[in-house]
Amino acid sequence: MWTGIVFLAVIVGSIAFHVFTPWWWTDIASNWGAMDDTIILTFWIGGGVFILVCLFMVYCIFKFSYKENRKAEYKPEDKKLETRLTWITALGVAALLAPGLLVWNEYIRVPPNAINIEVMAWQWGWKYRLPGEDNKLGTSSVKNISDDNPFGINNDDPHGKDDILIESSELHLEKNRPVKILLRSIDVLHNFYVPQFRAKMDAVPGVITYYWFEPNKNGEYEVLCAEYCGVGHYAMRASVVVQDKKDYKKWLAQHKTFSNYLAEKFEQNSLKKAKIVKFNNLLSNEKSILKESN
Ligand SMILES: [Cu+2]
Repeated sequence: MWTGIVFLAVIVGSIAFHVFTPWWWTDIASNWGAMDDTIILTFWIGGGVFILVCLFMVYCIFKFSYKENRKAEYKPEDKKLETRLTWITALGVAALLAPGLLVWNEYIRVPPNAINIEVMAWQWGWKYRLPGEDNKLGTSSVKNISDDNPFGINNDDPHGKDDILIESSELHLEKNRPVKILLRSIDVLHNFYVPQFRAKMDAVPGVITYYWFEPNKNGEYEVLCAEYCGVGHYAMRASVVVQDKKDYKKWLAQHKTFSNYLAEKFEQNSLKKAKIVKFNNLLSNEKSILKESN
């Protein structure tokens, strides 16, 4: 009898914990309410089955507890029962999976007015690239990555010249404007995740993966890497600021385009070269003075 009571306590305790839990998801700040709906559906189906199975066990414990002179029935096979259970399980699994597939279909169908944003993951941090006035990101390749070209943008691609480079962990987004996140990784698997947006995906080296969302609440949110990527994994924290169009444009204007970046690097390099030439001249001058004095 005590076993039955313990089982009952487990059911009541589990439901109470679910209802009064101190841990619940953060407020949503994007269009993906459907993600929350599918999780709630999973709670209902999974929770419902859990309660039914536990109640059935409690029933069996009380109903079929040991009594002298009572014999158990031997029933190795029951076709009817098996068929029923198979169908019920199949329907349950389909109900769990089908809504997720519908949401996934939306998740990868990007609206035409979305801004492309490249998120480049590395051990251990993030960099971002946004399209310039042509609204197109230039093609890129890891082979092109160097000190002068941190994103590996293709130098021959005219679309890449006006791309805006953000070498900071802070990304800004415009409120109510959909964004297509294009994920790249230059080393291992990472995962760009902002809990409030309910959207995430792996960044896989050698492949560009993507998803979209529409931020709909102003504020600052934390970016996390949701794929264990080495000893510095914990340090892949960054922030996303969602703001109105005016402020967003202001922020955007503060950043360099790839052309600006190249020009700046060229200037720095020629300065460096000039310095080396000057230094070499000084050296040879001194050497000749030394020779003369000898
Ligand atoms: Cu990572």
